[in-house]
Amino acid sequence: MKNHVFLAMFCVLGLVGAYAHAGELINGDFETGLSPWVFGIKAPEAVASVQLVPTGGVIGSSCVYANITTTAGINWDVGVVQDEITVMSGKVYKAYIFLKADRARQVSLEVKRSPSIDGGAWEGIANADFNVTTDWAEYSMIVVPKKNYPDTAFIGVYMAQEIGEVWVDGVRLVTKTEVNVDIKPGSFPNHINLKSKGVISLAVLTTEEFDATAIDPLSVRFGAGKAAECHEKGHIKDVDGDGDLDMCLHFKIADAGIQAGDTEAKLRGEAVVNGERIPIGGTDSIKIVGGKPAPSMNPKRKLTNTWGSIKSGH
Ligand SMILES: [Ca+2]
Ligand SMILES: [Ca+2]
Ligand SMILES: [Ca+2]
Repeated sequence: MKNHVFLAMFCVLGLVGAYAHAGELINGDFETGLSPWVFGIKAPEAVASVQLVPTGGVIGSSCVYANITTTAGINWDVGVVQDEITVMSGKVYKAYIFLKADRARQVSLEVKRSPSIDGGAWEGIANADFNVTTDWAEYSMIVVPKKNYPDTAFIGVYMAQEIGEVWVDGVRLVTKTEVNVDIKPGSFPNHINLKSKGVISLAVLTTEEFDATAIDPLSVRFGAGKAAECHEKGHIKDVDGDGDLDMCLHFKIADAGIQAGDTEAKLRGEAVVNGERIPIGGTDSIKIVGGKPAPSMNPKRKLTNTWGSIKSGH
C-alpha cells in the first residue's frame, strides 16, 4: 500500500476532484473501498503502514489497519481522514468510531475546518482522545459547530501519538434528532418538587418522524445531573392516546441536578434506527416547587413552598 506524504495529500485533495464529495461523511464502515477517505503519514517524523484490510472489521468486514513503527509523538502524523464534510451551526452532531489496538493506548478523533476548497486556515471544531483497548469498542464525541462549514469540514482519525497497531471501523457523524418530550405526561405545568425523594416520569412521544420505542432506555440521561433511567428499562405504552406506542421513562428527582429557578429540563440519549445508534435529545418546561431560591434572587425574600413566590420579582 502506497503511503501518501501528509502535505502532498492535501494538495491532491485541493487539485483533483477524485476524492471530492459534498456533505455527509460517507463510507465510514470502509465497505466500499477507501474513497473518499485518505491516509496521511507525515514522513520522516512518522513511519507507518496504513491499509484497508478486507477482514477483521466490526461493521461489515473491511476496516483500516495501521501499524505505526516510528513516531515523534504528534497524533496527526499518522491519520485516516475525510474532507469536504458539511456541519452547520445550530445543530448538534455526534461522531462515533469503532477502535481496537494491540495494546491500551490513545487514538484521537478531530473535526475541523479544512482549507481545501476556499483556502484560509484550519479551525478546530471538536476533538477527543479515546483510551482504546485490545477489544473493539465504540467511542463518541459531541460536535457543536459555532459556524457553518458547508463542505468545508474535515474529520481525522489520528494515531501517531504512540507506536503500535490500530484498527479503525464504523466512523459516523450524525445529527442529533430532536424528540418530543413530555415531562409528567398528561399534566401541565410540569411541577417538580426539589425536596422530593421520589421519581419523575417522562414520556418521549412517537411522531411521524420518530418512533420513540427505538430509544435505548439504558442510554438516556435526564437533567444537568444526567440521571439514568431508575428502573434500567423503558415502559412502552400509548401515553398520549393517539394510537401509537410511546416511551415512558422514570428518573429520581434527586439525581437530575435540577436547580431552583430552572424553567426547563433536557433529556439526552440514543435510539437504535436501522441498526445504528443515533443521538436524540429533547426539552420540556418545568416549574419548581419546594426548592431554595437561585443565588441570583433577592436574599431577603421570604421563602415559601409555592412556585409563585419563588419565581419572584414580577
Ligand atoms: Ca467495516
Ligand atoms: Ca407534561
Ligand atoms: Ca402515542
